Amino acid sequence: MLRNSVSIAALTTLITAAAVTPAYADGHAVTVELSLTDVSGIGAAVGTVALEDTEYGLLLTPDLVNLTPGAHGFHIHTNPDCGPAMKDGKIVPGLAAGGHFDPFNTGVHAGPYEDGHLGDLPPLFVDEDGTATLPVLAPRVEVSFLPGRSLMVHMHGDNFSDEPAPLGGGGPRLACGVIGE
Ligand SMILES: [Cu+2]
Repeated sequence: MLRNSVSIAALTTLITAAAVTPAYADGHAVTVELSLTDVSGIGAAVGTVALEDTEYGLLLTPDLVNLTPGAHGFHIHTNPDCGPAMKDGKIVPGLAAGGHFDPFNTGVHAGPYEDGHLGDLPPLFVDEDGTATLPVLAPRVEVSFLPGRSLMVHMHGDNFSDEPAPLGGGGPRLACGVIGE
């Protein structure tokens, strides 16, 4: 009887510890500071997005202001640079960040739940007052993949397809932040 009681107590302790610290998530977290993109460099600061590993994937928790209301394409881009770059003779805000993070060279924009770009995230939702606080989850991504990349918010939404518009139809780059260690 005594032996059974001790075993149950030990088991309870083990289960509790496992629930608090999943073995497959290292608990790593980083905070990214975002700014509006600008033709002349980096624009005004608009807040932060916290990235953390959870047992369900990467949780991205925004605390952003001064954005346009509605759904916005939200992606990890390849380069740690949110500045402008030249394309077809024009200066394009945020273009220095390069394309969507695609370490397996799929060349396909398929959203967060298919095997396309690893950097495809669920859209960011901005409230009527221009703030974004609703977290999103990217199940294929973990924090350790991300230092040296950038986090991008596009002007328009994202249909997780290259049709009818490429890269989900997000269009121009609205806000961006470089992901540090
Ligand atoms: Cu993008």
